[in-house]
Amino acid sequence: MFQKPLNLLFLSTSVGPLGSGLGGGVELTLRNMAQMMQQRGHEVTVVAPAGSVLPDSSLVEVFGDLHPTAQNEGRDAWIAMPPNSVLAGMWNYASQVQDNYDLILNFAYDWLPFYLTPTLATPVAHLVSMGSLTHAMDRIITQVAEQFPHAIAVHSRAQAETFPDSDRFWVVSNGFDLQQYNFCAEPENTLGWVGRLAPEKGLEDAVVAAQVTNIPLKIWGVLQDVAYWHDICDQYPDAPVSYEGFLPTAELQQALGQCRALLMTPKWVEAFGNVAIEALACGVPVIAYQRGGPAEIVQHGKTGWLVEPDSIQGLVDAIAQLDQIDRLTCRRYAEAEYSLQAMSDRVERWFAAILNQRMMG
Ligand code: HBI
Repeated sequence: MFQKPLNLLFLSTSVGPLGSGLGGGVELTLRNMAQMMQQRGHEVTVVAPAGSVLPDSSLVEVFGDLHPTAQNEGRDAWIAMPPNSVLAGMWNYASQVQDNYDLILNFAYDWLPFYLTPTLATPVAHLVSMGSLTHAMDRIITQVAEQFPHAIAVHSRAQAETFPDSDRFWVVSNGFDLQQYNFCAEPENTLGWVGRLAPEKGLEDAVVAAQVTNIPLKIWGVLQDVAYWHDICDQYPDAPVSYEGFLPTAELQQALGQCRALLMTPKWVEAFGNVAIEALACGVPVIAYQRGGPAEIVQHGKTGWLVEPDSIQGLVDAIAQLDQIDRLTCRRYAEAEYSLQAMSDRVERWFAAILNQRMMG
């Protein structure tokens, strides 16, 4: 695929150090991508906010102010940069060392890395972690996609379609180290919900479904919006739900595997839905609103059920049909589509397209 191993520079998200959970799915994706590229013989160096933790990779920590999450900006938001932006620091470093690298891969959903792309000699690729959120980001992403045809990749076709002009985006799906996930054949009588506790994730719907079916619901994830969680608790005081905290992958997969199903109730177009793969890898069927990335992951009636978006009754009906889903089929499907190997093939093809494009000028 390549004449020689690549020297790759990964630039992380600006909203939190790696390992804090604040970076959401990007943290897992970055860690997995670093691992898979190293397994393929490439060199990976990761630049991330100070306080980051990343085993088995060379890490450059940069001090500075974290960025506000893009989810809370309105569509017409102006580009906001904190006074001592950690992202500016990270890209200042990247521009200084760029000659040592064949490719720079950006994981931040922020304006600056896209704006800087034409100013760097080393090719810059962007793995966009969310769907369209603001005009400013749509505009700068479109500009980069026009000037550098292969530069942009997303996780799902649904995510790509939220952007105004996405036919040149690469869809790389995602990949996980499935050896870290243990298949569980005999679950407890519990349902699972995993994600940042925030309004766009629609936790309240899963809570109501647990109340209606009277099946306990276990919740894992970063408690990002405390007021939102307290509102749910006040509104459904008798629902059989428990918040189990934010667990690192090893503990999460152990607990999640015990569930009869994972409920995915996104109110926004979930770019992908890493947790859906983590559940399938443990043999846990996924019941998901037919919206965004999860709708491309769940095979209706085979690895779970796709439900009419925002339909609590739909969730309840799907839960009643869980016994029709074979848990081993869920694990096998994750192995076929979402292993590190499957993802590495997709990512190497993406990188080759960028580097060939660059060589041909
Ligand atoms: N917001 N400004 C900004 N930059 C990011 O990189 C970013 C974000 N919000 C969420 C996020 N990244 C990650 O949690 C994604 O995995 C969703």
